[in-house]
Amino acid sequence: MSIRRVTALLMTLALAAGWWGTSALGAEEAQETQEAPEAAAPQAAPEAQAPEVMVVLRDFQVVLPKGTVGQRLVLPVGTTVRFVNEGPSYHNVRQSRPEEAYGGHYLFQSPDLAPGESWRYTFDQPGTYPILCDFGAHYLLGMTAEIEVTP
Ligand SMILES: [Cu+2]
Repeated sequence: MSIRRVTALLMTLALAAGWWGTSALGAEEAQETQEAPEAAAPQAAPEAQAPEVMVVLRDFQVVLPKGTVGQRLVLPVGTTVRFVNEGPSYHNVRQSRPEEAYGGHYLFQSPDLAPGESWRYTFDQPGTYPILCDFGAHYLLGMTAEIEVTP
């Protein structure tokens, strides 16, 4: 290998190293500028959101918020309900009547929720929504409720 070729090779390597150095630095800077708005967004979001009501799933009942009469929760349209599994076993939320559980008509169904997990649904249409937990047929043990959404 001639000296010229070695010099050319070294220059190429130096240029490549320089390019890598700059691009790595550039990537770090880009990450920093991206992180700032992302970190700020979740703090601002909850204030702008529609009202949220928490409904607890516990073995083996649907626990509605304090002040609710019977198993019937009345909410204004647009309310988001956060269903939280606070029991030690799996539960889910299926919008159907007990006689239509497993295969009948339903508007929504949550995934099966492990202990501690939660799932949200926004009621954007007025109406009467019977709900139940069909995981292990828990509705037969009383895991049912009715959500009335007013205009
Ligand atoms: Cu259940």
